Amino acid sequence: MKLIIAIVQNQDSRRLSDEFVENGIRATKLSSTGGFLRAGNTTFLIGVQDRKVDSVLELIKENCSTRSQTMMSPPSYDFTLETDLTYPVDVEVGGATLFVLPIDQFLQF
Ligand code: 2BA
Repeated sequence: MKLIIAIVQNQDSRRLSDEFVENGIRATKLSSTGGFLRAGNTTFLIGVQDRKVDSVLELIKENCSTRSQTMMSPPSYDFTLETDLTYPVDVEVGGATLFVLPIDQFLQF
């Protein structure tokens, strides 16, 4: 058995949960925050049999899009510069960031 940890954009999370339910894949959805953008994203914990890992990864790939997000650059603290204004920077986010971990034991009481 494997644990898939999938970090996806909030915009994709509803559709992905629906796909998991339709395909009989059990998952837990957590609200999370990206360390860089400090914006909300969604983390799924998905416990699956080894033989199903590839199909789950494919489902995630099909339902998560790469998007460009604009963030403000940090202000410059170089006082020799004329300006300390921030400026918008485009950052490409996602589709999905995935970790696949081996599971020692899966128990439900
Ligand atoms: P964030 O940390 O908010 O990062 C959002 C996007 O900003 C990243 O997209 C990447 O394009 C960019 N980025 C992140 N750190 C950067 C840095 N130090 N310098 C320049 N650009 C940077 P993704 O790579 O698609 O990541 C999307 C989200 O997935 C991340 O949100 C974070 O929540 C998670 N993530 C990505 N890599 C991870 C890792 N190695 N471990 C844990 N979580 C990760």
